[in-house]
Amino acid sequence: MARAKIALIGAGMIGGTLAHVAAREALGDVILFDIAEGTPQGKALDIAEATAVFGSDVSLKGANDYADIAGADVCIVTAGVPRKPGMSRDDLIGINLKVMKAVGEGIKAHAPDAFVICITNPLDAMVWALQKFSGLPKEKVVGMAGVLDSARFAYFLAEKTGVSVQDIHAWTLGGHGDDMVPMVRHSTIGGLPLPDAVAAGLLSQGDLDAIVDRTRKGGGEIVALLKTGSAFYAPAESAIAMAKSYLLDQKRVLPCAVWLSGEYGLSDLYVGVPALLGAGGVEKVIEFTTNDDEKAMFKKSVESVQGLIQACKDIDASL
Ligand code: TXD
Repeated sequence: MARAKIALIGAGMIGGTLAHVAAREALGDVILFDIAEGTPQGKALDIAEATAVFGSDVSLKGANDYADIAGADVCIVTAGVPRKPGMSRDDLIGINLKVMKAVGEGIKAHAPDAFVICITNPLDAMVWALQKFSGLPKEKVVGMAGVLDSARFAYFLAEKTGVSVQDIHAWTLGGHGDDMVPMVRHSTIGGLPLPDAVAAGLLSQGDLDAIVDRTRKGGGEIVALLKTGSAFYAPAESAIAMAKSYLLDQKRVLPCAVWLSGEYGLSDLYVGVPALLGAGGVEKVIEFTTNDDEKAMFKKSVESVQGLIQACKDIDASL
């Protein structure tokens, strides 16, 4: 059987890491695409040379032409520019919206059957725009943020309690912003929902509140440490988990930005909720029960996403 073809649109920090992880896991042949000439070719060659060390038969190729992504099974999009000092969020939206237009048209022309994972920020608006510009079925276009935010939440809980990350299941829903919604009642340590874990003395309420706050600001914490650029290892791993669930039909339930049509009382937008990913793409949206506090936090987060989408519509009247 032919190997899967994975197209990585954007060969920057996350794109390069995605290529490395995909090759190490022998997930498929990799095309690393970027508008910058030389970067995707250089990274692809570097990782291809590494395959002789870790022993993987996948091929890696750098590209500047969308024709090279032809027939891709999965496209993971990181193309765009990050926010620089002095730039407003609207400036970033305007630039990355144009990038999503080019990428969406490229995918539509050359890889219309792909499962598409968007990573570019502002995530919830960019995945919405990418689906519009590509015209691909909504269940085949998703955004990556929740797996990353939930991984941060789980890691902080593991670090504080000394329990293995493998026995912690943490969930964050909503948009990928500081008003994301860490789902305290639905997250568990060794099977205990977090309020029960507090009652059992695994951590204090104060520790839990601090971890929720740190999770919300997790992206900024890394940016402040790195000084140039943002997180890339954990974001790449997160997108690979999603790609794997699709390619191997694992049917994992992962928090992803997905198109909602009535679930959670919302329609016509992308926002982070638990979704079952399998060979059909998004096969099911899982609806958590929410109490009044969670509903209020979710509503606030959704309003931020709606604001970003409106900004996209204002910038590009064709949307
Ligand atoms: O959880 C999440 N969704 C995120 C999102 C977590 C971390 C970072 N997140 C966002 O991912 C971040 O704000 C950026 O918007 C993307 C990609 O982050 P990365 O760190 O990989 O950015 P780089 O290193 O700047 O890489 C972007 C590449 C760079 O090589 C550019 O030359 C290329 O994108 N680029 C393009 N490629 C193709 N086509 C076009 N038009 C284009 N424009 C720029």
